[in-house]
Amino acid sequence: NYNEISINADGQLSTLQEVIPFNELTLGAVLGEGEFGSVLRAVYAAPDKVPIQVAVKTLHVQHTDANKREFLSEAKLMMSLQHRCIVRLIGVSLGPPLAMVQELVPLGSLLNYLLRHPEKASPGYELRLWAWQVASGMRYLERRRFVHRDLAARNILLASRHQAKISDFGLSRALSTDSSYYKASRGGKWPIKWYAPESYNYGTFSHKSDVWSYGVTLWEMFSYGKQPYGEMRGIEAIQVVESGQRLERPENCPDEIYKVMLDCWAYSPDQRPTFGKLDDVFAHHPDYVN
Ligand code: ACK
Repeated sequence: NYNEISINADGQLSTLQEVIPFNELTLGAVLGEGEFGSVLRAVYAAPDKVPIQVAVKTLHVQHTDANKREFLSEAKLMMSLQHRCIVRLIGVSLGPPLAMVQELVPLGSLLNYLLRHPEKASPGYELRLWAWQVASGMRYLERRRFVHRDLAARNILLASRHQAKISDFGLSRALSTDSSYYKASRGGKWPIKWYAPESYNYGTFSHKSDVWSYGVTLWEMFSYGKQPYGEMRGIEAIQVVESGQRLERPENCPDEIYKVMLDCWAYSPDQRPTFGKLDDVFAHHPDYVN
């Protein structure tokens, strides 16, 4: 529940219902490096409960107050989300180090999986299934009025070959009830190649700018982990998009899927499909065979 964890003005947690004592975690191997610290595999053994495998996302011991606020706001937002296509936050450990305890998503990021095991991801089955699951998780976020702002193959995790989950809510924002977009006040580190024109031009983010990023994510999937716009810098990619060009159809990508990508990359946000529509498009694809 969204109210079970909240943050004071000074960045402290004010209710502690979802706090996990650090000594109930047995840390294991490092899974990778996140933006603010390491991600480790761990076992969480709560009293009188069956121990479970988790991923512990830590905040560097040397962090700024701003880092800590962002970290806690990501945790707070994730705590309110419950969907099979979204990585579940189990709780927060106050440490030190401050850590998010998440469900373990064993196969890691979709991007790494596609690069390492392309043969295990058939376009007719896995890629469409993952595309559908991501659309369905995003539809849930759209309903809840959350804008993700960092949808990309690196931020989709695979629980199995049959289950993709959206993660990394570090840039996500709740839309206020009277607005259909979020206006970012500062640039920070932005994944420009995934961003819609209104985002890189005016700093506005909406469900429709997430749809643009979804199109780029689809492109990464059907390209088996290629870099969008290759070695181009962000500014060069912007010029490509502004001139009316779009990422090319990946080799062997079915025309109807490329058509979905192009729809997501309509210059005007209103012309792009909603996640509700995208979810239906992939759900109604009967040919889950290859
Ligand atoms: O591709 P990966 O193994 O998947 O490398 C990155 C790394 O941590 C830094 O983000 C992995 N990771 C992040 N969250 C989780 C999680 N909940 N379960 C498993 N691996 C995770 C990610």
